[in-house]
Amino acid sequence: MSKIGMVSVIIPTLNEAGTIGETIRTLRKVLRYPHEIIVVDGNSADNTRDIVEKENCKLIVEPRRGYGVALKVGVEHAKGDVIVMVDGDGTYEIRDINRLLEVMIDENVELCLGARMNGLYDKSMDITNYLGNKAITFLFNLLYKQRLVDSQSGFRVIMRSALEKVELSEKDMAFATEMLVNFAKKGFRMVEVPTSYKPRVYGKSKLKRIKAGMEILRVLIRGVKK
Ligand SMILES: Nc1nc2c(ncn2[C@@H]2O[C@H](COP(=O)(O)OP(=O)(O)OP(=O)(O)O)[C@@H](O)[C@H]2O)c(=O)[nH]1
Ligand SMILES: [Mg+2]
Repeated sequence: MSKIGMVSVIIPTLNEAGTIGETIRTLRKVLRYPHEIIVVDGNSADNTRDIVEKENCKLIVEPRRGYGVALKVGVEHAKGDVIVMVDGDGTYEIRDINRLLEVMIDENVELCLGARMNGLYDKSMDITNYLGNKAITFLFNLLYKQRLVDSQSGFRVIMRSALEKVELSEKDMAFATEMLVNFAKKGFRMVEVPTSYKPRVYGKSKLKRIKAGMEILRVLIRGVKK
């Protein structure tokens, strides 16, 4: 018996016309649970929005900048009891979505992440991002007594009831870490499922490494103090 009523998949996009169509089609093809797909677009300058409309997806245009802003707005519009967050840039293995959902339900946890950094470095992720992620994940595990391998994964499934119990205020990439910090502090459990990562094939990364790194550090330290 499935304990999932409906899954709301939220995809933030900023100029992802080369990959968003395929992302939506793959989701529709593989996802084995009742679902809605919500794309939150940051006023893309390419034809991302046209593609989303052609695919008959729910589209929210959110001109305020930031990955965190987009996801928060998406959650506000979501009807599902389970929330999925995944990027629209074609870098995550969407086919693993059922496994993430099943593990979260079977293990009775609040959050399941797709972990991309299993085993040795394989060049699919930029080396600076890889090392930065390793350092952040090490610090997160140390400070919040967890055992994650990929804290910066943007592919995650979350129980909506848990998400509603934490305050999330980070506007950009640190949003992902803020969620983990607040979940850990509430005693919510998080697990990972290995998934593969593909390099970006279209457009540019919106990650500003130094800015994001500083914000993530601030979030990690703030969580210990508060
Ligand atoms: N709506 C909206 N979406 C955003 C914004 N910034 C990033 N995104 C989307 O959020 C997702 C993650 O951003 P990416 O640029 O892929 O960041 P990243 O995954 O760290 O970088 P890559 O390794 O290059 O993929 C992508 O689907 C982006 O299009 C924003 O300001 N607004
Ligand atoms: Mg990406």
